[in-house]
Amino acid sequence: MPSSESPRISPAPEQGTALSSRVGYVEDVAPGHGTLPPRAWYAASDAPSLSLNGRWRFRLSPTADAEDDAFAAPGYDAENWARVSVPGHWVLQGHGTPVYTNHLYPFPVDPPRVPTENPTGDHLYVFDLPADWPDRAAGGGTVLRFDGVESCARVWLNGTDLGEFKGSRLPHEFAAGHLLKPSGNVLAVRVHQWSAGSYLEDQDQWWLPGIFRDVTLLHRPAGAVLDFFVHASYDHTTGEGTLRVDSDVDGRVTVPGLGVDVATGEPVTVPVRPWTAETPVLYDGVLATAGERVPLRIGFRTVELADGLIKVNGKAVLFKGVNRHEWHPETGRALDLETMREDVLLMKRHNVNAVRTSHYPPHPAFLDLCDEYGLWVVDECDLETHGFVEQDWRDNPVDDDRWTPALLDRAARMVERDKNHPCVVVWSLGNEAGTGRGLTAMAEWIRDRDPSRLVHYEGDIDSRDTDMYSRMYASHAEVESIGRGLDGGTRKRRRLPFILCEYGHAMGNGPGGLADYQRIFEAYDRLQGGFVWEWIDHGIQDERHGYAYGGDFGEELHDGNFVCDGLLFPDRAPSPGLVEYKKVIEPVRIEGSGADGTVRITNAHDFADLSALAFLWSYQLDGESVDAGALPVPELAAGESADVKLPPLPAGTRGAEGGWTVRAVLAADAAWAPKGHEVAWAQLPVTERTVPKVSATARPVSRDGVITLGPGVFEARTGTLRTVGGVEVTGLRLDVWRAPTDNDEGASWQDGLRYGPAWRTYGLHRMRHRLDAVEVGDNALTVRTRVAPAARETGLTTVYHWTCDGARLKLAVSVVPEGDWSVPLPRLGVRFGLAGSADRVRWFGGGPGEAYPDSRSAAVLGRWESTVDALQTPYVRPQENGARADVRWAEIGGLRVEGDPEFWFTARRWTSEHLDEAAHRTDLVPGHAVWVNLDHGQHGIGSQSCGPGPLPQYVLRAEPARFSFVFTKTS
Ligand code: IPT
Repeated sequence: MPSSESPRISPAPEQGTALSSRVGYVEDVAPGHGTLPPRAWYAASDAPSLSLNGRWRFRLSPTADAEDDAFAAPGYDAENWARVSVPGHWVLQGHGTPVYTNHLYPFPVDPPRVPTENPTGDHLYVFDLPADWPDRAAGGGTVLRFDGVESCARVWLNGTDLGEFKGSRLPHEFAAGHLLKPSGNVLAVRVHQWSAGSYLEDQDQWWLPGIFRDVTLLHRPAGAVLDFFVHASYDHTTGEGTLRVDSDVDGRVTVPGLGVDVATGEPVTVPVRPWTAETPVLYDGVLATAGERVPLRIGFRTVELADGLIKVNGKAVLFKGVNRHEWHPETGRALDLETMREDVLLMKRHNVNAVRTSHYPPHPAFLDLCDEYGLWVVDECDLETHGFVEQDWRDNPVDDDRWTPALLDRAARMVERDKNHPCVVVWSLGNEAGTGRGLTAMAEWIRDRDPSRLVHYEGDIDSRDTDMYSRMYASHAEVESIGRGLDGGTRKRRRLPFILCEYGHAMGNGPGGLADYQRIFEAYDRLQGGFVWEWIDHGIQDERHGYAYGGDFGEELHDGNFVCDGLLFPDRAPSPGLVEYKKVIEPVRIEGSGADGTVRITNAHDFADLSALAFLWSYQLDGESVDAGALPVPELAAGESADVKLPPLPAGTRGAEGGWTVRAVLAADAAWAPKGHEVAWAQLPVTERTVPKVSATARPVSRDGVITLGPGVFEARTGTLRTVGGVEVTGLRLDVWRAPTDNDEGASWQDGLRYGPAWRTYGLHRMRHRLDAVEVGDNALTVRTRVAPAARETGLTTVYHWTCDGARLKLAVSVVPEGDWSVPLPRLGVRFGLAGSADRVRWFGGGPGEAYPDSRSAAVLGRWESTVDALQTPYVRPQENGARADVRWAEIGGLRVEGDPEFWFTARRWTSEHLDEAAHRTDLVPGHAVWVNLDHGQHGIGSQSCGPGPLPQYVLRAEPARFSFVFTKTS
């Protein structure tokens, strides 16, 4: 244990592998040698500590045994070595390159063997102890802690071999005190990119070797705290909490706010305010032993499986979660505290209440933040063996007893490190590791050590070892049938609650269908919510590409931009998917018809009342607020509803489109957002829009090769529009193509129709326009065409019917599909080009951000303004984006367009074809025109890049359609 001075260094095992015994540990299935037993992690105590983060000397070798260990000896001259930052990954600091694969092992599968080509980074750091570092004579010892090293490290201090370890995202400690001197200490760490441990770390992410979390020296005074376990439960029937701190070293526990002062191991029951993710009440306390005072932040809460539900403090919870990988576009999985805080604040501000730490325990400071700000955490172990699926899971380490010690070591390192966090409510055994005895052993060990939390593992389809039925990417229909209890399954599973540990694949544009899932979650008690895949795009900042993804570093095997599937862009700017999710999971429901003068407010929190929120109303006429005020709403308890009277309708509302907007905002500054931050909102229409009417009074006049109709000038031969009121318009015609989204493209393993590939097979990206007739009538110009791809009989008979009342030019488009259309259309509308100087855009419709048929919950009806550039959503791999929904009218480049019915508006400085060709943001180069799409229909987005496609109601079927636009020149 840390206070002991005897290092327990076992010799490296002789495995009979081909590697020299000097580095035989690399291919040893054992978790390591020489490390101390795992224990609780805490950031600070009154015992001195020394961060060893900084600039370290670094040497990269091509194989594990290319160099001997002479570098570890004091006096070794490393002056000509490079330097790297620790924490950090050497491949992100100019030494070698990152590799991205989803589930394929980037080396031959022959466990536990790894390739001879095994990049190995020797790290050296020379440090002095601070002058006030306690003298050895004072007793106690010192521990050297590594919080994360990928994937295998051997450690020497002042020339003495301390041992070696695997388990990349887990802490490892060594006793070091007996080796330290006041100055000139030499810490040498040899890190191998590949090891037996790599077989257990096949998560869908970049392979990034290095010492990527903190390295710390911790003084352990005589009588210091060793390991301790804070048990803080809450009895919702009495309102009392029971605290018991078990400690390996006896001491006292004080909690001044509760008047608690008890011996370790002794329970005490007092009235408390419970901890929940919505009300994260923490009591500051201290654990004091003879040699150390450790600050405690205690949250009282009880997690249980009761009545077939996951309950906290007696109430079922609904997870509105995200899967979070650790990511920073420059430093990879080496995150600083501010980045972690930014993640937590962004989650809280977007109504997210839960995090699954996919697929490994995060930096421990992240859990401190989850305790403090309030997030439910599913803490997942650093375990995935997904690549074995390629061989029908043969030789899967989790079903091979030789690996069980390594699995148990990982389970223990996670549980012991994180057990004192109230935010952790569920332990997850890992991800995508198939099934096997090793997983059962982990579950049994965890239950025995910590019966106060629940156990999760998605791969356990019968829920033999787990407390919940968990799935990923199940369709809406299947989730609904599980909600109804119609899913069958084992007797045990039928009685368990259900969560979707992954759903809503946020790759590129999307996900679609979140609102539809949420409605289902809320309809059935058994469904306790889910975790969207995933929090952030793992794009790597890159001069060539903006953000790089798989394949950009010449990887032999890679999975492209499947690594960019987050609700945040790599720079943490929220994507429209996150804005949509925020709306879908808002904790207050605001409903009503608007017309009857009342609004129904429902508190959809699981615990909190509405006292933190203020409600505001406003009334809009044609998208502009004409009146606003505060709306008194009772402080409803969780789950309660009230009908609240709206003020009388503002006067003078006739003729205009009118409606209420009701918003719930923070009434005062919260820890995670300022006063006024919007939490929930709804719009309740009152009076309908009057659609534009244009009487066909003007006559088309054909002269000198042009046809003039009011402000419109057309080419006589083709009927093509050239100008409106002098504003040049190019190439106006029917348009059905969109640059397929990642969700349109779909994943290769999907058995359903994959739209992107099907659209290309149909030739929808190369439609030809045949001119059949230009008819100049008394009061209309009619242009008849057939739009169809080569090699197919399918086509769209398209008629453009132009009329005018002298000032306003109306285009009515009718489309009739011909032939066998078994694929839907990507979009249906017209497109045209405007001069490149077109920049400002104003519109009345949905905004401010993009929306698509199944991702439109967050679109607010109003008047919006933007530049063309700001309309673009910068997906890391360019694809269809930027449509604004329900647009009544839009103004751009001197033109005003009104729609009947409302339309989808898109404007960009490149065509859809260019967008489709681009592989990275930097491939998008503005052309000479601004291309505008006015769409009558858009196909849904869905989640098919990993899950189900759009629901049937969002599929844009090729059907007869009519829609119209009125063009005028703006003054
Ligand atoms: C699922 C994985 O659990 C996750 O890590 C990630 O790869 C995700 O898919 C896709 O981005 S596994 C999938 C085969 C359902």
